[in-house]
Amino acid sequence: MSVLIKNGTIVNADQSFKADVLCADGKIQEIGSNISAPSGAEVIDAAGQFVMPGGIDPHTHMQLPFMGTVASEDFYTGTAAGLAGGTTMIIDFVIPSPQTSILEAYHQWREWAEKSVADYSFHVAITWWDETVHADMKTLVEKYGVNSFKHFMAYKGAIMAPDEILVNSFNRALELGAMPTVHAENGEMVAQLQQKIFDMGITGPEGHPLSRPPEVEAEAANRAISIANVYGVPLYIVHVSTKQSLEAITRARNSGQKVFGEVLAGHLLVDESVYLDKNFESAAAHVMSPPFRAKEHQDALWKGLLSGNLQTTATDHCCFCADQKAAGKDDFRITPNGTAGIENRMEVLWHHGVNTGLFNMNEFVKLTSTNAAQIFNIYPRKGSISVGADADIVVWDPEKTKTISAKTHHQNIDFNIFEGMEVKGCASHTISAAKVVYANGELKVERGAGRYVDRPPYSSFYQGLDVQAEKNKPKAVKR
Ligand code: URQ
Ligand code: ZN
Ligand code: ZN
Repeated sequence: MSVLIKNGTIVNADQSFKADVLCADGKIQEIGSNISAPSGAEVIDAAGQFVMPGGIDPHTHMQLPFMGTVASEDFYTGTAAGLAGGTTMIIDFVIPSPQTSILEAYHQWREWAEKSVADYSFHVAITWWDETVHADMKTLVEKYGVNSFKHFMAYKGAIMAPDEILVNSFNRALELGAMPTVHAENGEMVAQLQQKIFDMGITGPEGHPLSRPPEVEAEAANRAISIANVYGVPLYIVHVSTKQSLEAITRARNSGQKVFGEVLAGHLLVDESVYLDKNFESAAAHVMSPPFRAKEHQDALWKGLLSGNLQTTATDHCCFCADQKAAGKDDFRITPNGTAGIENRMEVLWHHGVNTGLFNMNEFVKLTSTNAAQIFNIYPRKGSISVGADADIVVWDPEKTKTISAKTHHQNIDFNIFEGMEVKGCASHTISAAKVVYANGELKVERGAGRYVDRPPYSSFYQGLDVQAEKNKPKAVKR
């Protein structure tokens, strides 16, 4: 079975050009003019539309067990919702409980993800440390295609990684050619601020952002950047939400340090006023960490994307329905943290980024697909429309309009942080592994069709970093 996309304009990160695309056997087989359709081929007329690499969402949490419950979106419904919005691959997170085998956790998440309908990979969180973790990280890199390790600097008493773990794990990542990533919030400050605010009698969702002011993120971002700098390790900071963290990343990058930043579609477009909503369900639905911020931070984050100091966009898709969020009715500290976004990331970025002229289509492709593929070492298999690449493609109709709503989205959650937002420019067709899986509003997915994507270690990426690490080594003091 093959798919022929005719009369479209191909948009890659580096260039745009008119050409047909022939897909078969999971791959892009041919790119050229007037390609004739093989017998039985499914033909898509993409006249007036853009043929782009399928989106990569490098930050999701499908069916995550967290804060006493389990995220309502699983790998089947979540990857399907992604396809409906043009996202053809996710990088999710294995999050082992402390003192449990990180290898066993990896295999558990692999089992959960088998029902995916689109391709997936995993960052593995390092939530504790001993020699077995040190050894298992090597197994994960060399045997299971993991090239990134996550560190939650928040969530004290649960999965928080204190400095000792950061230093040990960052160094191990460097040895293995893997990328350390961080959730940058100072967990100790959060814990004490939560207690203080709760004791003041502020128990509703409005207490959540008060316990996580921008400085709590900025301190952790600066600390992670400094640790990475001393050891000459690259660093990827997830869900950068404040101008202060962006400034820290910009300083580091200007000094030649390899630091990458990710921004969530939600943090670009939703502000902290949501927590003042008198309707508990609405305010609680927005409880996620880091919290949505004041508009000045949003402006800075958009500029971060434009300046190239933030490289990827994601969603942190971690769904909890109203009945789950209700756990925090009288105590914001126990409201399950997380919001959705996988279905809307690309359309809200197109509408507010490309339609406004902030960035062009090629930059849109970089920010929604190619940069993530390059940073996590799966380019050009992913993130490009090129012969031999995986045939993960979104056909984008710039004239198609929609009003985003929980009433019509495919996400398995009863709330949408972009509720009522009107966008122009959406996916008309999504192709995954050379099969049409979404066409004009209809999902045509196959449970389990998604594949696990191995991500090789950064041998090339690390060239030169060992020199940097050598340079950074403490110098013997000349007597
Ligand atoms: O912190 C994360 O990234 C996970 C636990 C999802 N929840 C959230 O509030 N961001
Ligand atoms: Zn996080
Ligand atoms: Zn997350």
